Amino acid sequence: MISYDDTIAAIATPPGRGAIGIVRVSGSAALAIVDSIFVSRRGKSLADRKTHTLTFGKIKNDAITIDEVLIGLMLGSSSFSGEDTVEIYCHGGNVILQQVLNLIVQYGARLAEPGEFTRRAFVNGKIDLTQAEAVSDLINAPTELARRAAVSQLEGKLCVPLNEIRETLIDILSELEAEIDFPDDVDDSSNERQLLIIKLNQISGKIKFLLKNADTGRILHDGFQIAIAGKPNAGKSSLLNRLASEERALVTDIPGTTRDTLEVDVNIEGFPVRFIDTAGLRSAKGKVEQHGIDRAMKTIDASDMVIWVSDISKKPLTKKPVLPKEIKDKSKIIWVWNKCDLPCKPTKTFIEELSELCHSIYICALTGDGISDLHNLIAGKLNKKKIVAEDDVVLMRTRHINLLEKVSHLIQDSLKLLNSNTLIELIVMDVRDSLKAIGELTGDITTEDLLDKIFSDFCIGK
Ligand SMILES: Nc1nc2c(ncn2[C@@H]2O[C@H](COP(=O)(O)OP(=O)(O)OP(=O)(O)O)[C@@H](O)[C@H]2O)c(=O)[nH]1
Ligand SMILES: [Mg+2]
Repeated sequence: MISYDDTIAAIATPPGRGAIGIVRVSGSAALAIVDSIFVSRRGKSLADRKTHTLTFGKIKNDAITIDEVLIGLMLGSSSFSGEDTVEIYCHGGNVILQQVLNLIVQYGARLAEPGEFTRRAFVNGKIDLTQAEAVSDLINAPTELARRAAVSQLEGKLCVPLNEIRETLIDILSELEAEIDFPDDVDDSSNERQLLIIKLNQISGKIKFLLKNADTGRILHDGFQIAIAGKPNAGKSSLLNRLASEERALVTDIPGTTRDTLEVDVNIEGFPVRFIDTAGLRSAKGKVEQHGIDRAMKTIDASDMVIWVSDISKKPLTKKPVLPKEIKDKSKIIWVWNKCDLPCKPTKTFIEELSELCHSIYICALTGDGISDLHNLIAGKLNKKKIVAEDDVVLMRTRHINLLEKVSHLIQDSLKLLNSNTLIELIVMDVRDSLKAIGELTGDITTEDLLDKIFSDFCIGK
């Protein structure tokens, strides 16, 4: 089990060369440890310096100078982690940073686990669990929209309404328990119940508001996946290269060129979109191709949308348009007719009938014609999910969404029970379970296992 009493240390900047590299130390011995290896220019000890100051000097291993550095002090509860924190701003070289870190460990600190500084901020009550998770989401934000959502969660846009919900639930619980313990003291029970219904409806409204943008949040956090699929030689890889604006995939006139899946991440109107090129679908001509086709099928199933590419210069296989059987969820299809520079083989009626079945777009991957139409169609679909107001709450993590949906169901259940005049004890159980779920969300009720799971996704030094 992780100990919160040790002093921890880590390199907080990414590996590689840079102007500055930072070693971070946090815990009760942080000041003393760094003081043992630091000589300030004016010869003053760090213990004599005030919090939130910078001190210039050298990190020394006995008589040997390791680097010239600046030391940042953030002491006591005013630091990010809520305990004495010392940051050493070194020159940004791996050897320097590793030497400084080794010295600090030699003098009594231990290496920090991923996210341990933030975990301490949570344990020391500086932030709640949703804010701790927002720190990681902010660092990992793939687009501006995702950054905005994470920063507003860090500022408390989620924990404030959650605390309001918790307070109302506690209120409701104490009233219900009073009714059980002292039934004779309740003057007008129908009036009491009316008040409870109003309070439960208020909570329900708040949860609805919080969950309103959950679809958008999931995409901002997990990304939106679009498979590019179709028959061999239709131009799937050429389209991927156009969307990526670089030659990522191999393109040849040999059917069956692409075997493995190939991913490209693109920012579309603030949404992180992942396009995946796949092997052309046909009866495989060998083991390797078959593996590729299996992967393509799995990718189609797992994707949020599928771009089905067809060669417009080829005669359609069927008289009437039929949506591809390879795509189970037909609502995911965007049909892209490629090679529009060549003569068009499908009849006008065929194309018209097809456009009634799904979205159809006409492109020429060779010249780039029509690519902007495809881009706009995808952007339009994503924009429907866009956050309405800039300061709206956007739940991004499945953990948050699932727990809030659970509370929402419990509240609906309580309302039904109240309206049907059931035993108060049953309603009390629902309200207690709701409180527990809210506690799990904010981290008031948690386990070391859950914390291990959440913080293991963080970077070291954060
Ligand atoms: N005339 C014309 N040729 C195209 C166009 N797009 C792609 N091609 C050509 O079609 C051939 C196949 O293109 P690819 O992008 O490799 O097709 P694919 O669907 O990825 O094929 P597989 O990987 O074999 O399934 C290549 O010779 C491309 O140059 C287009 O818009 N017009
Ligand atoms: Mg290909």
